[in-house]
Amino acid sequence: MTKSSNEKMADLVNVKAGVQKHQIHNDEALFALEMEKVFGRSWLFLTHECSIPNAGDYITTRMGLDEVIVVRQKDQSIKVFLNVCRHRGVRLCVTDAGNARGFVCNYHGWSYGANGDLQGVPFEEAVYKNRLDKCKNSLHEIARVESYHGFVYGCLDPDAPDLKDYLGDFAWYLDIWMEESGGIELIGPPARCFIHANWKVPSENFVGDAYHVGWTHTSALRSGQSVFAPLAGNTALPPEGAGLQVTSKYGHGLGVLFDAYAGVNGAEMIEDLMAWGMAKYAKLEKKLGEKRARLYKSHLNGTIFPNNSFLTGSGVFKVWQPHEPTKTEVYTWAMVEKDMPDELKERIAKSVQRTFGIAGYWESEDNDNMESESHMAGGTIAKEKVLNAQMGLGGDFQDPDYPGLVGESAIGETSYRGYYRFYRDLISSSSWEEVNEKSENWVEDLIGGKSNV
Ligand code: UNU
Ligand code: FES
Ligand code: FE
Repeated sequence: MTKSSNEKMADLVNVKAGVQKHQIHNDEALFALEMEKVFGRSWLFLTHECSIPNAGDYITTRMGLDEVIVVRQKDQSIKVFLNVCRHRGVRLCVTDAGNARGFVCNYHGWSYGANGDLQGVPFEEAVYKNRLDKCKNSLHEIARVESYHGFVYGCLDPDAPDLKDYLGDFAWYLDIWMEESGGIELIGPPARCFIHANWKVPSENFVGDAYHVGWTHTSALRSGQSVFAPLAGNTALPPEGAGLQVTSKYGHGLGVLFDAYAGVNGAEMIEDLMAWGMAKYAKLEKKLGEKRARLYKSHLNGTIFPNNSFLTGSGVFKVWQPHEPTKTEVYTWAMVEKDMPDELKERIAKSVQRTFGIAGYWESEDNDNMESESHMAGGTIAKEKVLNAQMGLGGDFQDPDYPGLVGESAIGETSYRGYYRFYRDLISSSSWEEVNEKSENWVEDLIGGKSNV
């Protein structure tokens, strides 16, 4: 990539002004570049350890446009392979999940062990005359695999920072629900469906859009009677101190709605969930203090850059898998706390599908907007215009009690700006080294904003 084209990429996002070119949500060339520079370099969610507990357990998933097999090994480590046969390139494993000693290709019958070694080649001696070097035809292994409190991520770039460093300041917030809660399980397999939207549109919504909740979700709020019900129809603003926004160096961000542990769950869930959450909170308060423990009993909406979103309390865990500029495959898991009784876990799993599953009454209200915004970005005139993420611009600050950069209200666009600031550095750089140079002054970049630039 030449310098001038890197600069052109950087122009898609104006950090000082808090705007992005609408084109970013519907553009073939940019999408191709993202697959290389965003999905080729970031840590991508693969699976949870609890989905593949035993040797030979596997799942198949995607890393950008590449399909991979994630397999538990005999020594309990996890390996990730391209799901592509080394002979003529057919998809090797055609099932979503299972347990196997190995994988046999559908085309000519080459077979591989769970460790990726090419083991069997039909009529090997007769047809290859012992000239096939099987050692050179193992499955292609993905460079990096790491687990964070049981959540397994992979990265295609050998030069990327370690997962812990990639999460950076954001890990402090993840630790509360992923670790201090006693641990999380995901209930799989994930529900899957396609939406006609760009992968960044739901990612940015979850990273920090509390603004749309009272308006877009009026119907869900009125019918579901969740703890958010008073927001319905934008008749009430969350009061001062009701929430917080956070962004971080590598684009991860979240929004907090304090003390709203039961989240989007309907009225039938609230009493039991709140009782559960408050009992655990009492213990965590002793251990962590009020300020930190409070985040456990609060509702967090967030995105781990680039495409892995969550709603704690609501129990929603998502991956937005890119296929085409305006075609995204949505994976939805229910997440539950490990020590919850089975009966409560089952009720949460069903509630997650009712609210944010394929036909969930929250999810489908969002999808109209996601698809519309992505579609409009294809307009010849419209794509040259900019999207506005200026809410709270100039008011972001560092807080001794909260890592990262903070926006001090429930509703704002602090984490949109942080997400696209890092996105800009990724798509306009030729290596992680260059990304890190550009991102070094990320706080100054973000707090120096003015909406009249
Ligand atoms: O971003 C969201 N989807 C969300 C945020 C949902 C509920 C509350 C806050
Ligand atoms: Fe937000 Fe129109 S009011 S997209
Ligand atoms: Fe929504």
